[in-house]
Amino acid sequence: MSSLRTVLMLIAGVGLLLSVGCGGGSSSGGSVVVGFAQGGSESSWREAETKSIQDAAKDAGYDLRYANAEGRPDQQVSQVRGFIAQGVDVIVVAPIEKTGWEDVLNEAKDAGIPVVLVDRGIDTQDESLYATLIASDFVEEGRMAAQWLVDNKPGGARIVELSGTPGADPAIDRKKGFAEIIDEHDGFTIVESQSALFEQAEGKNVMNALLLRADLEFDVVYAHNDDMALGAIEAIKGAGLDPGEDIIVISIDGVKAAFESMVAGDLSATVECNPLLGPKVMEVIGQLMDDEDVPHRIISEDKLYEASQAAEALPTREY
Ligand code: GYE
Repeated sequence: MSSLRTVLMLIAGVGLLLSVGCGGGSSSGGSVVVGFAQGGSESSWREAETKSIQDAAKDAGYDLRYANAEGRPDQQVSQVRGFIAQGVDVIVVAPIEKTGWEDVLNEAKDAGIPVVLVDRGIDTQDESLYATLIASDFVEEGRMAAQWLVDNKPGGARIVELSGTPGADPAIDRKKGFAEIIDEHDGFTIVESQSALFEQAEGKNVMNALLLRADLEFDVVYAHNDDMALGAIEAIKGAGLDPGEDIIVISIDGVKAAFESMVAGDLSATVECNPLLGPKVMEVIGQLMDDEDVPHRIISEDKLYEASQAAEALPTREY
């Protein structure tokens, strides 16, 4: 064997070792390139999720390319298409809506790029279009919120529901789980349901309008996330009413501001939905890059907190 050939083989061998040692070995041989298609910045939950994924990618030594569709589903599909065109190693998507994904995910599949869904699921007949979905069980979250209500207001309630973004997985399933439990109990009715887009300002606007309606009487607000609940609380106070007394407010997410609101006696309960998905996402990407099997569904554990537990829990809340 000529010495030149030996040297070339050595160089190739070292290159291979380096790429394997570099967190899973991307197809390009350099660091793993991850395209992250975030859906928006509507809530403090989503801000925490974005930061968690960015920080965890940095810790893993991955090259993260970030796009944010700011609530526009068409834009999000184009951004995923952009990542396919760039030939990234893996695409992470937090889908705004459940529908509209088949075409672009088939394009990713044809290009051999695995897709990891985070925090929201999609509607598809073809489960092979994505490697895994890392998210909470939103039906269960809705059930937990309703169960707290029937346990704590046994006499029944007239409920206003502030729902999330229409067509979004958590908006659909949090409604479903909540309705399932209250339907089993007499005296609990949803007297009005309106979307406030998971946004605090919109939660306040919608609640202001509902409080002015002479035909509507209610004593509970169930919001699909904390931000809308906090907006509703502002409106309730603005109308001279006492949240927690005149109107009970419950929600989902468990962000720090919700704990502060519980300590202040305004919000009555929240179901924690953990947005700190970054480390799990990076672990899964490592496994995919190493051609290991990953479970098709990874469920985050959720837990309900009520106002009486808030003061003790607040100092250790991470988001
Ligand atoms: O609960 C809400 C949001 O998809 C689980 O989206 C997420 C939800 C979260 O903006 O605050």
